[in-house]
Amino acid sequence: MHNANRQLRKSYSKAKTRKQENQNGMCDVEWRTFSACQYKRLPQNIANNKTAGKLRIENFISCGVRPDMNTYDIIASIHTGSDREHQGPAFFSWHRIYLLLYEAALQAVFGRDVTVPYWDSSCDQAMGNRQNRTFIFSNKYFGTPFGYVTEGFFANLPGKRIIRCIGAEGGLTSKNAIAAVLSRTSHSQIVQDGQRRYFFEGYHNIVHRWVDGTMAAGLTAAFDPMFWCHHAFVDYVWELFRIRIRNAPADYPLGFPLHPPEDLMNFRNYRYRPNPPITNREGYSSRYAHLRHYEPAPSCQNHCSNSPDLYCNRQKDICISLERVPEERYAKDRDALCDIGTTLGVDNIPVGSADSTTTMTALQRVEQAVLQDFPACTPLKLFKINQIDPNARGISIFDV
Ligand SMILES: [Cu+2]
Repeated sequence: MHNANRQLRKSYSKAKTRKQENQNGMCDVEWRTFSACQYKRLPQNIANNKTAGKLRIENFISCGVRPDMNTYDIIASIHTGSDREHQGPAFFSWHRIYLLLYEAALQAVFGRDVTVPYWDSSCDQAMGNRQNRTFIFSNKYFGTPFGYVTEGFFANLPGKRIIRCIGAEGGLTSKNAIAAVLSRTSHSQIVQDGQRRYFFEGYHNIVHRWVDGTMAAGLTAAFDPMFWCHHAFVDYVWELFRIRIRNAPADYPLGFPLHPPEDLMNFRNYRYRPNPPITNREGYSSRYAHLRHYEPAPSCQNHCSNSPDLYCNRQKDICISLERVPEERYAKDRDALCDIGTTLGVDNIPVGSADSTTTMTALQRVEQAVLQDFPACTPLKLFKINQIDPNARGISIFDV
């Protein structure tokens, strides 16, 4: 813990030296390397927090957003799974801005030194056939791995119920996959569906499917708060890549009809836009990258960042997650719990590999349920300007 604190101080001072340039005060770390003091700063029930209700601003209420929707739900429902923010180069920049939007909301309520820790799933991937037992799905971190999330940090969140069913499909991100992506020299090489080995968005997709349940579909994924930890890691790895190739945003890949470089990013069915507007290509620039700072992922070289829940496997030269202790009852009963078949409080979302017609119908129902919360209306401000220091986060003021 002493070392972790020292590391934290280090990251603070690093952030401080860059503060003038970046207006930022906090470093993002792998969750398992949190110090006790960082734990206090992580708002554990963001979706439940009464203060967060302050962000459910009058604009929204006058616009017919259901009163039981809290700020978290509203932000989560922005992630529609549209192909204008997925399946192409804007995936990286759109999700970076989206992550910053969420972070801005957290910081407006909890203060500027709150940040989203990232989840490096390669530490769990390295567990091989024991991945389902990873300690990251224990009370200390993500909580319940199978069924409704009733334990852990995000237990029993109000509103849309979240569900998981880890390990049946998809896969976690291996160190080799990350190394393969980072071995490329241009963004165009890591955004091609056809080049599986280097297709970073694809590696990201299968993590969503590995968690399953709420996380499995774009429409619902962001309702599970672990979404942000997964995407913070995507953002971290992308940043390693972006820095390495040096010539972003000029390197923004062309030839994706739905992801033209000069298109303005849109949020929530294209009604909300950051103000000032950001193009897909501009999202690749350092201006936005500098709004987040990452501590290096745990490695044997940094003693797994002194995490008590990781150990270094010297043979493989990789940090590996410990297993959940046997007493944690949700480690068992997988089959019973995974057969619930509902998620989000909306009827009958099949979990796992239901046939695709059923899945589509169910997803359309979710879409309808989400959309009815957002009737067409006059332009909105997503946040009150004076609730967020405009200098702290460049994109924290969302506007149409
Ligand atoms: Cu994702």
